[in-house]
Amino acid sequence: MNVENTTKSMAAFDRALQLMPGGVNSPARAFGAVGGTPRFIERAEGAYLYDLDGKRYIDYIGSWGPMILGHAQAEIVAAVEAAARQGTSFGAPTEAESDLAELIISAVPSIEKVRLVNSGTEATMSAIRLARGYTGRSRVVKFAGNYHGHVDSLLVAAGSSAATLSVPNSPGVTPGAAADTIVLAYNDVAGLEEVFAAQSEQIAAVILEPVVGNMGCVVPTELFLRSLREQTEQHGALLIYDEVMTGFRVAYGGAQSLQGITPDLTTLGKIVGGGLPVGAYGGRKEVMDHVLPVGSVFQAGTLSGNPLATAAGIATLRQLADPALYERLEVLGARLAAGLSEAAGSIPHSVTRIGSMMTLFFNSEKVTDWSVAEKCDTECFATFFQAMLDRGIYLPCSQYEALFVSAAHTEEDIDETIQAARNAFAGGK
Ligand code: KE4
Repeated sequence: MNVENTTKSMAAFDRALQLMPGGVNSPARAFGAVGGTPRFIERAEGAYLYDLDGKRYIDYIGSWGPMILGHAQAEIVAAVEAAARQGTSFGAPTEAESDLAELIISAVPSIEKVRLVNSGTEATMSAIRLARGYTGRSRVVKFAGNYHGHVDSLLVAAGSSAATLSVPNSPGVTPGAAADTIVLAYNDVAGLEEVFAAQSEQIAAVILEPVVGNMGCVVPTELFLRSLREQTEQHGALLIYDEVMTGFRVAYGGAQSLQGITPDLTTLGKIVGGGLPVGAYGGRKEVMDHVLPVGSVFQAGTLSGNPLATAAGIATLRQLADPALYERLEVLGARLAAGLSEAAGSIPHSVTRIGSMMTLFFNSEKVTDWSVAEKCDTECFATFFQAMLDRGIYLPCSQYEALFVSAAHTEEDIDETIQAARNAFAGGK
């Protein structure tokens, strides 16, 4: 382990702190939960990040999900370069938008029509508005520890950086904005049934992460999923699968393809843009045709379906349409999960993994919802995070995030990571 030289990152951070709140453009990057200096990245390639001080890291953030094929992936770079030479934005329709829409629709059967936007937040915000416009109802059910972007009405008991920074109810979210949001515990079947029994006429939608990434990786029970689909179907509410993180991550068809659930609406982001800004929401034609200009539910965006972003998304999804890629991610993910758990040894911990997304929880109890997640030893996580960073391993900088393996990672990278974990836990070099 070489002594940490973060001189240039520290200088860059000092400069950034004068210019942007917390020196970052997203709080998740600020190292708020782990302390120390965020590493300023100069470049990235394959499975590796290189910081300003020339240090190489094996990357398990993957830009919080998008970089499933690794960084600076040749076909994606070439596609973006070629698109840029044709012009970067027109404010008029392009064939590339239809190409990306077709790839999404063919991958996710529950999506018959899709609208491209610029982020996961825009996707979930628009899906909620559509559900309310379609049903004529106001209430939305979400689950503690689930994060759906910084939508006012959903920033209550949010996961991800909100939970990490322990500000689940963000200042600035007005009582009016939050008044129609019902927050339940994830996997709480009884709670869900009670809410529908009492308020079914008012519930427009239920939104969830079908595999949670934002309180760390947490999986739903079969009973919970079945109840979600039955309750929403029975009472005329829409089931919204927020697959911004799981879409094209846990499977080409997303979590819904693994779970055998057909949601009414699906939100996407991250991977569908291949590292450029793309979000999307889609579902049954009959619902989607309520969106302007066919229907009257308003949603718009200057850069939606942007030529560079759609080029990156198309190049990404075309490569992901190879089942062998997900088989490889499964092998690498399983190897890493087993190795991290073995390295943790008798330290209270549990690991939850779906494919190439996983979390090492510093909590011996299996994490099934936020009430369990919040008992994790976040101090222990922070120490482990820094020890791994010192050893050239870049993990997500919060206990309440998932780590991601990419197709660019090798068995050697995984084994180096496991050895670093052994040394970190042992306090060795
Ligand atoms: P964006 O607006 O950040 O593109 O997407 C919001 C979003 C929506 N739904 C889910 C399930 C998500 O995970 C996200 C964003 N995820 C976080 C990380 N867990 C993004 C990282 C960040 O905020 O910087």
